[in-house]
Amino acid sequence: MDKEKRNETIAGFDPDNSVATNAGIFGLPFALEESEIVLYPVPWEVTVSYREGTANGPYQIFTASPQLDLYDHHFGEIWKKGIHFFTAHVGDMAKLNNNLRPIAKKYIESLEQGGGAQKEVLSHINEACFQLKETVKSVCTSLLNEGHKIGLVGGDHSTPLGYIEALAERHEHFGILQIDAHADLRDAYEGFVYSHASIMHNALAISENISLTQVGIRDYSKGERERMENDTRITTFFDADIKEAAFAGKTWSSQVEEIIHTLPDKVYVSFDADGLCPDLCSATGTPVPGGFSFEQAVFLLVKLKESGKEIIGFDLNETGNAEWDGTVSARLLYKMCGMF
Ligand SMILES: [Mn+2]
Repeated sequence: MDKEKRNETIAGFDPDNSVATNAGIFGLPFALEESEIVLYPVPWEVTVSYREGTANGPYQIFTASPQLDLYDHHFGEIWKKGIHFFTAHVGDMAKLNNNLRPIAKKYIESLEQGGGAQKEVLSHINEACFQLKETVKSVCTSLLNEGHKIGLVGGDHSTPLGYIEALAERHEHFGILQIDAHADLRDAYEGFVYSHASIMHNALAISENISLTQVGIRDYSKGERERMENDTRITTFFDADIKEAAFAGKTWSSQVEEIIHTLPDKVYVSFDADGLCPDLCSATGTPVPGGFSFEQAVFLLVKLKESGKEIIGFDLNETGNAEWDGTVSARLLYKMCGMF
């Protein structure tokens, strides 16, 4: 990384003044090689089950991002780390997504109408999703090798798997903090091995040394519930339990302490926008009533940072294709950059 060049860029940039026309994310002028933090968009939603649009999440976030004030209430001058939106592969991924999505959609519709699984279509989609995972893994591996820290920006929740694999090659033990309405513990969904609904099942399969702390979960299957109860690597803080404890007088602060206590020294944060209450993510793929206020979620992230645990990476996924969803996620994303 070119720190000297970054310092020059910082010296020539006024964070309180208007944005240059060719500016990057958050209106920042940093090139890849100057940036400690790389935000890596993966516009992918081939196997989504309910509503489309999250492939445009990165676009909505990027478009909304310059309206932020760069001085952060909790983390100060985050921007000085250098933040770059890395779009080198975005065109190819978006193209492949747009080609495959109608095929997957037709397949899902035929399943829903009681048709049998068309094995050829299914294996074609699974192969493409595998290839996407491999691309994400190799891109993330090179970025990590160059000394960058990565925030992956989905796309649906399947997108970070290759990134988590790349991290698992560098860190023997780590915990995933998953903020999400859904458990995402299915062993394939609708036949799709790399479904958004299987991301945590797939992440835990990478290594026995990865643990999972789930927060805000409020929509899950019987099989997922059994997995949560039987797998000692998983700790789940259900949305209903969190809220009921709060109604009975337990503070969010003490609950956050318990959540952080379940995490090992190294933490990866996987933030599904639908973990927030739906008025903050109404265009997301699978919205569910309940969830966190923005301040509750930020409080958790800030306390995690203050705990001294090492944040090894993060993703923010399932942002819907709408201006407001982009605005909320852009602010969350900047805050998450502050965790590094
Ligand atoms: Mn999810």
